[in-house]
Amino acid sequence: MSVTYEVRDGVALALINRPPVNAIDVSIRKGLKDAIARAEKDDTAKIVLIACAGRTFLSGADLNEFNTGILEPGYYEVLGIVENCTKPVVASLHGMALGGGIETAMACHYRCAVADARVGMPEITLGIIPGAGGTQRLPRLVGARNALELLVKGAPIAAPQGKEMGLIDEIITGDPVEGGLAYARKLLAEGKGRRPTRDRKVDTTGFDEAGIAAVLKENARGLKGRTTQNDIIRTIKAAIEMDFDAGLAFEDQVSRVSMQSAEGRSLRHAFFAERETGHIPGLAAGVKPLPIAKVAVVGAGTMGGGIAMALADSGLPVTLIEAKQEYLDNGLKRIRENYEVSVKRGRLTPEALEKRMGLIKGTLAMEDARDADAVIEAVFEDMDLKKSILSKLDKVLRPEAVIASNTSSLSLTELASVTGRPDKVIGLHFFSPANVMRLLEIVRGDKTSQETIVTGLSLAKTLRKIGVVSGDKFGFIGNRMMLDGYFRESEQMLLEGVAPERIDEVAENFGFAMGPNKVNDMAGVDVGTKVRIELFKREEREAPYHAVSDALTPMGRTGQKAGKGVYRYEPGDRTPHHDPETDALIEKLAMEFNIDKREVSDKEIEERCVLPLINVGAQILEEGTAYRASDLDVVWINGYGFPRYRGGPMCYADILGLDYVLERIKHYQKEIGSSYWKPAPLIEKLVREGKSFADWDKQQKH
Ligand code: 3H9
Repeated sequence: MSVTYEVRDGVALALINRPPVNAIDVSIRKGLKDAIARAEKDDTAKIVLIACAGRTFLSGADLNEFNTGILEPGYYEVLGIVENCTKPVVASLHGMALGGGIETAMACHYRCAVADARVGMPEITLGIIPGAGGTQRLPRLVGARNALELLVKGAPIAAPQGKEMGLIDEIITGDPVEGGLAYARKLLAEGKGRRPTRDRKVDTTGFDEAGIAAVLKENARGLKGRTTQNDIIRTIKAAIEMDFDAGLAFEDQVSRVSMQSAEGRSLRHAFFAERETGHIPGLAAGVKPLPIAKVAVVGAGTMGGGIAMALADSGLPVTLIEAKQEYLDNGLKRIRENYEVSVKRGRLTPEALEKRMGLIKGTLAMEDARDADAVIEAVFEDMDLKKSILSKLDKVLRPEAVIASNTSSLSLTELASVTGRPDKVIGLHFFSPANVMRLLEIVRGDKTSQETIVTGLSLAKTLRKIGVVSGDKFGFIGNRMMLDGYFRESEQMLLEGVAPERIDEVAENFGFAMGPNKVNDMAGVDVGTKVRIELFKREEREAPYHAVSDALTPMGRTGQKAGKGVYRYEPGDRTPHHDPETDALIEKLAMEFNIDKREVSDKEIEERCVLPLINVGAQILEEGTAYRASDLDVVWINGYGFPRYRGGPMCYADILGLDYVLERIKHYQKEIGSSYWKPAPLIEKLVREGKSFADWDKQQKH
């Protein structure tokens, strides 16, 4: 039973318990409805308290219900019953009170919360608007302007801040149930009665055109390409202009549309996809992550330093190993400077800086890694160098310690072969800056054990990153899709005479954080060339394959750092300028490869950026490099700037419809004639069976 009822000293306690996070489903709604009905009839109950067991108050609507349809009794019915209860109703909050959770609390007559509770309405992050009265009750409690800010940001606030706004009435201490009961009794003793939120008037201060524009401007970055904010504004206006019931009906109508929208479906997909990555199909019973309490990092360069920071940020002690004192000093200096920037920006206190620096101990002796539970090697991308380090570590470390390599291109299986513990060797492919980027590709070699994989996933969690497991194949997941798919095709378009800035503009309009040519210049054109040299030792690729970049590199046009790459840059300025020198190079290469200039529309540019990601993604799935299509989405959203509101390339393909995707791939196969446009057999198979990538993922679970 999700909701229990008992009366304690005059207070009817409706206690909700639906682990792990008290997400609201029909059992909770029905339980609340029944509890209020009992309290209405129960003469021993003078006031009602709604509270939750476990680690949190109601964390929101159970998102699974959005796909299956919301069962009766629905939110409006149940929260109407709560609000219309003839006895006062109090909510006691702890943990997270989000979305439908805080909407339930707002339908109560009073709200108390423990001080470290967090409250918020994250619906916008899921591409929907509140659909349980939130757009109508929140403005009545906190004013239209505050409501707009909370709903557009979507980020939770601390309970004391909620109290200042009028969302929370009382901060309680100790246990949320006991504290809530005490607060309810206090209200009774003070003779406080019902106080329905629906009866209040909305304070409209600051909610004029200028105020709305200011909120949108402040959040412009997160709102790029989004539409949900317009629905939020419409429904808050309804709260001001309509009576409560008409406002609710309007919210219901807008909310239902938002749930079915591509934006909503994509963002919910991203939410579940990020939680799914931690599940390993066929995991043997009893396999548990090894405890990782002490880590060593080999290499204090940009990557090693960033990894050391990520570890220290999570409170883990780090031994940072370098070959020379000078490199070590420079590495530690750079780490301190990075932290100092955070202090200057007010994101870190000077004390926290010292604490984190104190966790990082530099050394020149590999032996100092001896009691580490895991070592992460982050030296140059060179097979021999990495092998020699792994083999030294193997001798120094305890037999149960995990050895990780931060390689982005080398064969993990080959690296592991120089150790006496290939089952304990794993790839941890961090993305730069390693202390900031959320993605961590976890690479399993042929012999990596399940225990080591779950240890990698658990370490990712400790670092507050999203670990995605990849097989040990050319480019793993992310770089493979980028190199074989998106960036390669973008270079093909350069050879066909499309200007780099046009490709970037179309990609950015699609929603990519940055166009491919700008990314290339920012990351370093030479970096890609070096990676490809290593990758070609694993597998060859048909030319032209990144021909432009690989010609720019030996010309010293290595990107922003050189003041010229695909684009040209003025000193001290990162604005890209078109460069006729690049045009000349491209023309020369086009002649060499016998590629004619073509008229290419914006639609074609967009399709030629995105469809290859889907096609290569499908090949990766067929080869078994990834566990599921949604993992590819997580990689692209969190590591490569794919717009979250489009759900990742594979979710986007499902939304377009795989039959349409296949038709367009075949169109370009005919039009361009390159072997890279051969449709992946998996797409053809799914189209034949009338299935989607999501269906394919479901099959993998069984
Ligand atoms: C809403 O309320 C709309 C309303 O207006 C009503 C409209 C009609 N549903 O994150 P964790 C699962 S919109 C279903 O690892 P944490 C999750 O998949 C909703 N399942 O824990 C995972 O499953 P598994 C507004 C959910 O402690 C497990 O619970 N609310 C939901 O790191 C543990 O989750 C939100 O957007 C859900 N709503 O973080 C809150 N939430 O173990 C979304 C979680 O099988 N949730 N699960 O992998 C969160 O932000 C975090 O889960 C939370 C806990 C902060 C609560």
